[in-house]
Amino acid sequence: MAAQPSLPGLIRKKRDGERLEERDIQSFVRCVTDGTAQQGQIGAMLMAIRLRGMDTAETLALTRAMAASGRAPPWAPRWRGLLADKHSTGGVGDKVSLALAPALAACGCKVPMISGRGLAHTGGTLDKLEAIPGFCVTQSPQQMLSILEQVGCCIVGQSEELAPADRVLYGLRDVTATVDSLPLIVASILSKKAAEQLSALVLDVKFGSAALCPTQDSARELARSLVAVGEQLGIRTAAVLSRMDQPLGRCVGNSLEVLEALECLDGGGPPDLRELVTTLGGLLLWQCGLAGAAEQGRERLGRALDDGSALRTFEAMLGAQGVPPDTAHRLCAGTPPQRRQLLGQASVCEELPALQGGWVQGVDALPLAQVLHELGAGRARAGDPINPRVGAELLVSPGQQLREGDPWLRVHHDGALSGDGRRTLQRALRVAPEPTRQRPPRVAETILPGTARDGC
Ligand code: IUR
Repeated sequence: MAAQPSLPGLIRKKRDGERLEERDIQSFVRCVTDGTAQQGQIGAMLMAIRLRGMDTAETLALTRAMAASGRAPPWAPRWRGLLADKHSTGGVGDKVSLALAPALAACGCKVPMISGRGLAHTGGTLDKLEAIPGFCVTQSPQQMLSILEQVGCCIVGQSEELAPADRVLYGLRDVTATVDSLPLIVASILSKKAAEQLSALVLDVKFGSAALCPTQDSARELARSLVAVGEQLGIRTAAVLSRMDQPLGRCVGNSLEVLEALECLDGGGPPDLRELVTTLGGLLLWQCGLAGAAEQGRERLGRALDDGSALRTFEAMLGAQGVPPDTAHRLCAGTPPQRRQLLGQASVCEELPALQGGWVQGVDALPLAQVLHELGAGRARAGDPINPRVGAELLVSPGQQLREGDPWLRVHHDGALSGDGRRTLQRALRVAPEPTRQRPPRVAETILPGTARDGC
């Protein structure tokens, strides 16, 4: 057998367009994890991968090596087949996880949901949950085990032990212009899911003006790679392509999104949010064998939202993750005003009037999120504080007729909305002189293993 190339030799190999063998990739990831690789070497390899690409076998080997860089969680063997999670590529107003995790648990899944924080204009599930007084996103593997045993779901941050190679690579991708490499995205997302030892995974790959993927075609390409590699890892994997030009639901901003997730858990809330929660959940129930088909799973998940079992599970999860039981109960059982009072409200709440009448076509998510970000809803750098009370409520829906002067957006903040910010928000409202045809549904396409093409 030929001698294992040195790290510069491996970088050269990829730089020159050769395939990396599994043991090459394992050797690279070992150097990343044990700290023997210099940052410049890791950056060079990332750039070589970004420019030369990786085939499915290389991507799979990278994913496996990254997944194996940490310690496996101590799940009970009897949960095999039932461990489910979802991943979203990030959007505006995306509070799906808050409703989906407890609804799945109420249907019999075990959901060790590992989530992230918001960066740039997209929100993070952990930030939303931290708007609830006492909620703790840091849980050890043993604590997760016990919460899964008692409640069935938890939503936590990535621990030190879970795929630590991804932490290093992800941090360097951010500063080496290699975030947008398809094999690196696939390996990053799936290494954490493989390390979680999931049975089933559903991916919400968003496309549109406020999404990682600008077009449905680019989202499909990413989704197909994720599904193909996920399946080869032994995880039953499916993906949904969902539109992200407009915010999901009516609320954007951490506290407001918790309130909207509670509406969904109460069997109500905006139809597009429920559509996405039940579609993703239906696929997972089917993949876990808890429903005969995705459509039956969707109906089953809808029942868990309607009969109170998902909401009770959410309350139990809050209690298990540090929220005082009385607060958790008042939040879940309270009226909307009681819930708002518990989460705290911003000092200013102002409504913007429509500058012209007409028929609402939509509200652009990206400018809305950017203005809220500047008002304190998001962070410029990892670790910056955020203001959970900053947010906005859409007061109009597509297709609705609006007169000049009618309020269309309620903005919650603790500072001052600048003239620029106000103008940006006003431009986000798209109004047409005539009624427009019905908007397409939020969920555009589902990618199942049979339809996923091999190749990254
Ligand atoms: N989320 C991840 O976990 N990894 C990535 O590379 C991206 C999003 I982009």
